[in-house]
Amino acid sequence: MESAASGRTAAGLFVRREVYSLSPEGPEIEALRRGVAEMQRRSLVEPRDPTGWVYQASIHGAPGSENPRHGWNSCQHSNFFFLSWHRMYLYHFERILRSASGDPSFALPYWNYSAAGNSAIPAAFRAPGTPPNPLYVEERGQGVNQGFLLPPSAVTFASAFRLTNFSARPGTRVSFGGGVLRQPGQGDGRAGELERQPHDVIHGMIGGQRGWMSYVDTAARDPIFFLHHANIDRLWKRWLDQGGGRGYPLKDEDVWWRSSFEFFDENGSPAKLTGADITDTVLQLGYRYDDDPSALTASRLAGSTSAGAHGPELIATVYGTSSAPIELGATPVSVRVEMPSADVAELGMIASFVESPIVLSLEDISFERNPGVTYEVYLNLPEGTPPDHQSHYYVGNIGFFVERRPGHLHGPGAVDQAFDVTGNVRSLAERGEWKDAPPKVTFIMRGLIPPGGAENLSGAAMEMSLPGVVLVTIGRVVITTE
Ligand SMILES: [Cu+2]
Repeated sequence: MESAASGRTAAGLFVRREVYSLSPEGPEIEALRRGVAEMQRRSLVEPRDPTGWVYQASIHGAPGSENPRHGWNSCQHSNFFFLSWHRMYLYHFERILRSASGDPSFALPYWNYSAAGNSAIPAAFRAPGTPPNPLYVEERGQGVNQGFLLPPSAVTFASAFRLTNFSARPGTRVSFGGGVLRQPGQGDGRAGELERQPHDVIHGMIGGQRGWMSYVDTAARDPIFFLHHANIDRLWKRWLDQGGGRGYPLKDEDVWWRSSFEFFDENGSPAKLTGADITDTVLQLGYRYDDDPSALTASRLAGSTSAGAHGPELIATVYGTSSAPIELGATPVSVRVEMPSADVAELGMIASFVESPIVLSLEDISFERNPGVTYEVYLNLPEGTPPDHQSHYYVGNIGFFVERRPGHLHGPGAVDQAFDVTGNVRSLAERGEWKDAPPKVTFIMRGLIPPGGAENLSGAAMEMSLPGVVLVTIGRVVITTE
């Protein structure tokens, strides 16, 4: 039994609820406001207090000019610690926030932007308010605080959910959870698919070109960060529910299980967790999501989610590459991935009959500043056919969540992005749309959509997405098998 206004069950479990199911004036959002305000107050009174707002945000990332304190800049991105590190971070943040809110039953809400009607930032976060609303942040993309909608392709997680391998082994690029590392933090830029989309895409669109959410070193200063990440954490659980071999990293990926990360508890005392401490949110961390399956279903599913099966380590075979850098702006751009017709035919056969993934990679992605939009990527989209993210031509979205370092921007997830296109090639081959011409890749810009406004190619031809302006350059497009 749960009491209506409480985030805690009779069994003592904290329940993270969907923010749209909570009233903007209700007790849960009021507790959230009180907690954030109290943490912000602590930051002003004592910047060294690890339970203060800025200190906590800085554990994720801190702008380079400030003197880093203990534990700052420790977030894990573009590798297979991404999901576990952020689960640990949120767990400790939630304990601090609960204590600061004064409500012992408080649980962090999550924002499920993928559900119908949920694609604007929640109302409680939009208005500056008097007295000031602690959930409101001015530093967001243009239109975000007016309730503009995320475009439908930005909120999909289907591509991540199709994958069954948690980790990308050496020599492979595509996985749900990210590339295997020997040590935390020594990344080679292989983000997992859930990190790439929707995670990165949402960051870049909420932050826009200059807002906090677009950049690793400021993202966690925006309170919406924590509701976004609670949703990513929830999607990790929902992915496991799909069964079919989905699981945690393998036992021989021991570094994932035993690497220890340090945070702070609600008293400001250091607290450490490892991967082995956080795989069961209910038994180990004392929380669940409001859409977790019942215990019975969960135990049935657990039987089917043994560690993900991996094939032998494979070396990628390069089939083709585009010939010149590609410049992306507001207008659609198409490029051919050059390869002999025999290779095109072979890829069609591989997609239909062989179980080795076909991967489309965008390499050397660069830009002067976060473009604040997303790009949909299509394969063999016929001339004159309207781009539809639910069609078999749709590959995925490019997201932009980047680090600001003195003088330049770089990853995570922004330098190279890899998409599993096996299903696209198979569908195209079945329909006779994959013959011997070199594959064509098309990029379509999407911005935020004004409420009630028509979805158009440049939903927000806002910020500076004027015709002729180059927002992003892609070094090359490569098709490989792995
Ligand atoms: Cu994030």
